[in-house]
Amino acid sequence: TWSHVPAGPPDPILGVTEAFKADKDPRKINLGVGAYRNEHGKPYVLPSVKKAEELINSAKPDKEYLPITGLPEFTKAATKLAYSAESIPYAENTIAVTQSISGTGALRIGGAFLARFYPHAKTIYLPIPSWGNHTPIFRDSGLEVRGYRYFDKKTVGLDFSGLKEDLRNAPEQSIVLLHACAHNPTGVDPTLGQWKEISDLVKEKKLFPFFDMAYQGFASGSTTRDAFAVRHFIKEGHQIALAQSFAKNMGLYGERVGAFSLTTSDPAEKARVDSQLKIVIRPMYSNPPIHGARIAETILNSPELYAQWEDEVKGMADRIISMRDRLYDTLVKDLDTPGEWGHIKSQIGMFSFTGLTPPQTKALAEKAHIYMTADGRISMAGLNNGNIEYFAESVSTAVKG
Ligand code: PLP
Ligand code: TYF
Repeated sequence: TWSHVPAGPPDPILGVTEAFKADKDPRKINLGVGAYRNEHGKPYVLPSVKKAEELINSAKPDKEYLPITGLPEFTKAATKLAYSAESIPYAENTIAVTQSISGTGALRIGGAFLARFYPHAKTIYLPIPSWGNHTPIFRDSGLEVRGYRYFDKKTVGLDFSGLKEDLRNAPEQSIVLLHACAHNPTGVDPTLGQWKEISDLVKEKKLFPFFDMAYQGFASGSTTRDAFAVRHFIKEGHQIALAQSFAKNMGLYGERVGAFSLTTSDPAEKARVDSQLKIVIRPMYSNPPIHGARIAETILNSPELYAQWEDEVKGMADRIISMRDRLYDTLVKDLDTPGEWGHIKSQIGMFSFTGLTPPQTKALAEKAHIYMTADGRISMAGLNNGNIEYFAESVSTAVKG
């Protein structure tokens, strides 16, 4: 029956972890997948998450099904975190929202809802490059995927004029996907001034902005600062779609905690959109898992745990920033590595686009047991004081050829 099914390619990011696991060298380093590691290279369960789990366990909750759109205390708190309590849509109760299977599920629900109900276009523009899963998510949702220029290889920075030109040339009312902060894979974000220009352009061209916020708090260490783009668009009167993930900022990866929201014109419209979100979700998975949403809700709705969590997010962001400084200093000052490495320090969030070429990344895997994606992206969180010297020396050797 299945003899005609061809073997598919592995996930380009998760496939790196497979190669890493198969390598027996004790010096091996996995800089592929974007998952935080502590200073000992180990996965990190946030102390605020452990405390929330203790509180939940001591209340001995049942395991009943959640509503289709998830735990209301969680979705309300998630929108407050993204939009702020002071924002007009939050204050006026016009945000339609559902819990989702982390950020991926939020993007998929959003794609499916837009494919069914967005009246103007079926085309979504993604930055070039973007997270590798964006294209299949939106294509499988029934949208047509196109790209807009984002990364400039020459400057290893934002191609802002290319971005503006491509958005200006997109048909009016197209959907445009924007990484809210900590762009994956490049680590390059627009400045606040550039965000304002993007907002103006999106307004002028009547584009529909779909924000993917997978790293709120992780970029700068401040959840408020990282929400600038989303909140600015809202202040400017845009209606937006928003995918949120709590995988990175709460370290809840495998718990699959996320939210999808849409701002609407009034509470009655919100209620109609909510009812259709349920109809999109029900045949996909009926209702979402409960445990992770309880953890996130407990943290977000307790002033004490919330303050502790914000400190812990900042701790993760700061450790990554310190690794950027140390990597730059080692590559440039200690090892005199040829090339311009300032982008290691200026890039933001979990990732750095190193500029290493595919032959160099291949050599690093084969000769130095260092694994990263073929595009030269490294997860900064995989570096620590124990492995950064070895990493920098290996990179320097690879670059010097
Ligand atoms: N969007 C971006 C840009 C990402 O980097 C990721 C990966 O973490 C996601 C969405 C979704 O991840 P998850 O489904 O684990 O929340
Ligand atoms: O880009 C990354 O590394 C993260 C994690 O199928 C990830 O976004 C990667 C691939 C994938 C799911 C999550």
